[in-house]
This record gives sequence, C-alpha cells and structure tokens, in this order.
Amino acid sequence: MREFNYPIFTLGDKLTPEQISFFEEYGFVHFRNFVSPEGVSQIIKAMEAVQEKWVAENVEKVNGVPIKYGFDADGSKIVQRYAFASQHHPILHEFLLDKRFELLFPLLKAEGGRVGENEKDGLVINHYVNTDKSEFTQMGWHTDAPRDIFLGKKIGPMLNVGVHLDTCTPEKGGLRLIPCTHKQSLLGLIFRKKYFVDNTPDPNEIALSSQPGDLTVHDGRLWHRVAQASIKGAESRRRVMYVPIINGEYAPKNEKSPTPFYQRFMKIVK
Ligand SMILES: O=C(O)CCC(=O)C(=O)O
Ligand SMILES: [Fe+2]
Repeated sequence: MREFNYPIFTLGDKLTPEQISFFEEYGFVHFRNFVSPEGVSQIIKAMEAVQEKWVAENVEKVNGVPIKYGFDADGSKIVQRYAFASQHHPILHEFLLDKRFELLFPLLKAEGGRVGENEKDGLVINHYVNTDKSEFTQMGWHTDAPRDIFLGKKIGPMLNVGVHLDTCTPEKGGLRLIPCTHKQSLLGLIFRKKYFVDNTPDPNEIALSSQPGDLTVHDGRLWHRVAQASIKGAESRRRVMYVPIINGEYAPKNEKSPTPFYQRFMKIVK
C-alpha cells in the first residue's frame, strides 16, 4: 500500500477548481461531513427497517439484482448488500433528492447528468462485518464500468458516489483504489486484474479512511476493491451506500429486469 496523504475537501455551493482538478488527475475525490450525524442515524434506521422487511419476506432480488444476506456478530440474519434501497424507504428516497448531488454532475464531463435511483443497481448499501458467518467481508478488484459491457452497452460516463456511515480506519479494511487508473486504455480496463476474484493488495493502492457522513466520488473506470478487516466481530462493521451518477438515455429497471451475468457470478464471491 502506498502512503498518500490526499486532501479531504468540504463541498460548498459548487465544486472548486482544486476539487475538479484533483478528481481529473486521480479519479476520485473525498468530502467530509456531507451528511450530519443525525442524518447518518436516520439513514441507518431506514436501512434497518428495509432489512427487517426483506428478511421477513425473504426478498431474493430487487429489479433482477440479487440481495445478499448473512449473519451479524450476534448471529442475527442481516442484509449485507441492498440494491434499489431508496425505492423501499421514504427517507432514503428523499436523501437522493438532495440538490447537492447535482453539484457533482460536472465531474461526468458529459452532457446532462442524473442520480441513477432506478437504474443500474440503484442505491446500493453494502454492510460488511468480519465474522465467521458473515457472507460479505471484502470485495475483489474491479471497476464499475464493465457492467455496461456485460449488459451489451457501450461504456458510458459514470460516477460512483459513496456515502460512508461508519468510521473506517485501514484496520477495518475498506476501500482501496489505484489512483489515476481511470485514464487507462480499454484493455487496461478489462484485463488489468481478474475481476472480483483477485483480492491481492497492489503496491500502488491507497486506502480511504472515512468518517460517518463522508462522501466519496470515484470515476466508474477506476480500479478499486474492498479489503477485509484485520479485526473481527462487531468492531469491524462498515456500512456504505453507493449511488451512480450517469447520463444518456434513461434506462430504469423493474421487477421483470433480468439478472445481469456478472451478478450471477458475484454470488459465489464472499
Ligand atoms: O464498499 C465499498 O466501499 C465499495 C463497493 C463497491 O466497489 C461496489 O459495490 O461496486
Ligand atoms: Fe465498485
């Protein structure tokens, strides 16, 4: 892992030239305090309400996207990966209407821009916890772009916006990314690493440490992974939400949408 003391910004009423050029150079940008502590606890409550319902109803897929379940440190069954969560709770839906997301659209470097609430996987929530019965402790190397290739589409511009709900220090694992890889060739995008199965640390990766309420934005073409925590149990908990910012033709999913190929395969990745 590379030491990289990158700047953590605050989002004002518009992006500053420094924030834009940092993103263009490195392929990601990190903002502190996007959501207040009260906002974070409301989001967590909403997430738990959705979880209670999905566990009770054993919801397997939402709009064709598999929902991942596992067990928490206390043995209770939990949702570890949600998709389209904002369609299932008003608080989460309202959160995505926050006008401040629009301030990020210029980073797309393309016409238009919208929050993909009903497209791709919608609002994803990842709940990692490192226990023996957890089904989600890490995520192998990938970029978020080839989902388009798997779906038979050209790679469109995409930002993946993360909202971090827990404190995350490198001991808790967390997001690792290789700065600047958003500028690679198409071959690099497809073949640099083995998608999702490779969990090996990269000499050029950096770790993102986050606090509850932080917002991160990464380019869909940037290589990243989620490292496993070196600690175990409830202390290792890391919850983070992602929503795509995209442009182009509106392509909402619905309950009849097929399960994308790569997601069938992701099921076997723990
Ligand atoms: O959990 C994270 O921080 C990243 C997750 C991720 O890369 C993804 O869901 O595509
Ligand atoms: Fe990702």
